[in-house]
Amino acid sequence: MPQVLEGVIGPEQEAAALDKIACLMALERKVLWLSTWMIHNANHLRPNRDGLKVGGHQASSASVATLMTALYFDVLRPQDRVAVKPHASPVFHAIQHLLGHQSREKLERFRAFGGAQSYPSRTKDGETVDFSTGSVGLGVGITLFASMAQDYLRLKQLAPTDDPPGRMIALAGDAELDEGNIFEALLEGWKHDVRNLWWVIDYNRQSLDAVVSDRLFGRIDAMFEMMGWRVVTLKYGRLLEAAFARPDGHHLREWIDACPNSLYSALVYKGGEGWREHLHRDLNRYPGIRAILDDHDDPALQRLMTNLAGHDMESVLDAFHAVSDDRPTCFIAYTIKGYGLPFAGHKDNHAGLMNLDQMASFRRNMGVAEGAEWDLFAGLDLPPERLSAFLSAAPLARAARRWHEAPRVPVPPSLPPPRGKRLSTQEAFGRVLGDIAAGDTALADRIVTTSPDVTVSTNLGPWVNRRGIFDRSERVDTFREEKVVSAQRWAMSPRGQHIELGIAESNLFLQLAALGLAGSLFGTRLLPIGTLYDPFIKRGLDVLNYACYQDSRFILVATPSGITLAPEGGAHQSIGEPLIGLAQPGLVSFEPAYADELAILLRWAFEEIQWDDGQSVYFRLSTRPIEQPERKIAAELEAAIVAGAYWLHEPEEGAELAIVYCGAVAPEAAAAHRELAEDVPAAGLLAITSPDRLHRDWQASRTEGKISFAERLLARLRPGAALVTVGDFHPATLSWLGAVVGNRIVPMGVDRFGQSGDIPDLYQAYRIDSGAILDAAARACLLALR
Ligand SMILES: Cc1ncc(C[n+]2csc(CCOP(=O)(O)OP(=O)(O)O)c2C)c(N)n1
Ligand SMILES: [Mg+2]
Repeated sequence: MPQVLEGVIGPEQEAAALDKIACLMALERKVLWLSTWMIHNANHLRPNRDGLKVGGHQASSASVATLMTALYFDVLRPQDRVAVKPHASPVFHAIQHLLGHQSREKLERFRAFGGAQSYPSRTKDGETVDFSTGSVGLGVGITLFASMAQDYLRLKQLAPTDDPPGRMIALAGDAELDEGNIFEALLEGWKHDVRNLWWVIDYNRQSLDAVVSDRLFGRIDAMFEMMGWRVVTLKYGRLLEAAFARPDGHHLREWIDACPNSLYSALVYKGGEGWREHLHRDLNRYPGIRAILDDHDDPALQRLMTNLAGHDMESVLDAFHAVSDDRPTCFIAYTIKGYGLPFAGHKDNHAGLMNLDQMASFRRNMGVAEGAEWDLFAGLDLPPERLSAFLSAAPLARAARRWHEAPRVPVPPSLPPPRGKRLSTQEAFGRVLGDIAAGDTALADRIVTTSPDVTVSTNLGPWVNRRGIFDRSERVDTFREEKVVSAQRWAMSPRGQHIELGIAESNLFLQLAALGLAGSLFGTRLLPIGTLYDPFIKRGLDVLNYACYQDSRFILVATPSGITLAPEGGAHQSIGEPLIGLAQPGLVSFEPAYADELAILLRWAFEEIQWDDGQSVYFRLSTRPIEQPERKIAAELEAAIVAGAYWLHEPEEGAELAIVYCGAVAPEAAAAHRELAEDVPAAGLLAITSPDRLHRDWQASRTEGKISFAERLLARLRPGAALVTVGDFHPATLSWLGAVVGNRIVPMGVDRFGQSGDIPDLYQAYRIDSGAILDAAARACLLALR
């Protein structure tokens, strides 16, 4: 019976508690069986057409079978949200199958196209998955930021507060703690006084390659405690604890405590005989130890010595149920990688798969008859009706839906473009957002901004000044209180709508990922906007990819960008990011040149991130003020700006040349186009607002048999006409345009960086100034004539 209940419950409740444990232990066996069988089936029994290994992680799955059984069938409440370590996916699928949320067919197709996914995936496995995982460390990290998102909504009464808050839970592999993003997240979480967070560490002391270093648990302990977490260590199970309580038993405890991880793992693999040999050699002088050895045959000794708390259902339940407050808690659960399988403890077991003979004998041990491998309750020593009743009573089985449907936030039909003769897109962004902040609209209330210490320098200031900084508690702006003059008003409160992060781009993307899932996770949509410097997208790139992979929705504003950043720092100039924008699934990118374009696109983005089949949106902006066109934008032009391009100067029908530009180089392109007018009066000037949208449309048109937008635009030119493309980015961003209808192309752009200087010097040095564009145009015309 769980320790917490001893002495406080009556005989009936005691019987119920014992029944629960019996059911959970039976189901734990089934979870282990189904997860290993699913992998075996995929690798050995399904036809293999390409000779590739299918894989799956039997050892990593076995390691968490007890922990996950306890959580999913007993501990979790519907509002809790879980990130499962990626390679425990088979355990996760087995559990969902037992809960009736995952079909047998999907399990049979584990790792096949359309089957249960290798790593739990929100977009492919669907509603059972709270957070996708795969890139180790990120699933752990997102739970922390999801907890902040939950607080953000609850403290503003944007989400119902009748139920207690959900616990954001990560089931982490111990080697995941080597990932830097974990440490970055921990520190940020401490700053924000994060709550309702559980990280359950599957401390099997093995990674992919090796056995992890000894005494690591001490470091883990200290690290979490330093960040204000409670640390609960689940080390030894009931059998071992009982042995320790016998005469001389403390010597056994000391022996195991001192046993190096690698020796312990090796002995787990060797089994009873190995333990006996070592214990005999080291502890034979103690009569109590001799008695323990005599009382256990080899299988019993193996059972005893591997009885770690992470595999002991009662210990696990005790630990989970003992936590009733909202303090973040780290459970260090000692486990054995491959527990219960023939390669338990072997250092090479990460990708290990049982062979046919091993599986046959494992099946027999599990009491599963041949042909009954998929049966839910085969081989268990409790009646199926009892187990089935137990499962249907689990809180997660009863919960209707796991994902919420959150209503869309209305977006006004237009956002007024900021006025001004000369503006940069970054300034325009700050002003559009500042105007939204000043209004009393649903849109304004649901926008949440966040930035890794570049709030001011990315022009979020006007927004923050009006909408305040989010904090769990009220904090005054000391500079303001002390009447020190500053343009920034930084009062913090639960009402604030900006989450200020330390300089860690990984945290920015995890925070955006979590905020962008708020609708589904907590029932209320947020419209997150994150800002950072464009080159530092690469610092968090895998995390951005992670956010997009699980279809989280947010707006990313990257500014400044390119060499146009000029004197402010060669080291911060970005080149390849538009190619990321082009290639990243789930993210559509724009690089407008003018403020009116930005206002249109930002409005479109607020809609786009809310459509079921929408995407996140990335804006690459600039600090370069440029002269603004005086124009009224009609609906057709607006649609073209959103679609990615429009003729700023329409070419004459059949023209032989066009200059194609994108972003901050607009003045150079226009100047070159003006000068060209004498020699090639028919030439056009094509403004690109999104290489990405154009490219996708072109790709899609080929499969859908339509004429692409790019092709329609270029159709005004004579066949084979020349294009000079130019942008403050890698020339490959636009060079594909030459393939749309077969234009001759001279792609201009930047493929090196790192010089400080002013724009005239840098544009000349990197050859994106108007002189270089004219040279290219001349070359292009020659090419086209050939
Ligand atoms: C970012 C990233 N790097 C590398 C990998 C490959 N990989 C998958 S599992 C793993 C080791 C995991 O060890 P641990 O977290 O201790 O889990 P265990 O298998 O022991 O349960 C590695 C390196 C990955 N999935 N993600
Ligand atoms: Mg491990």
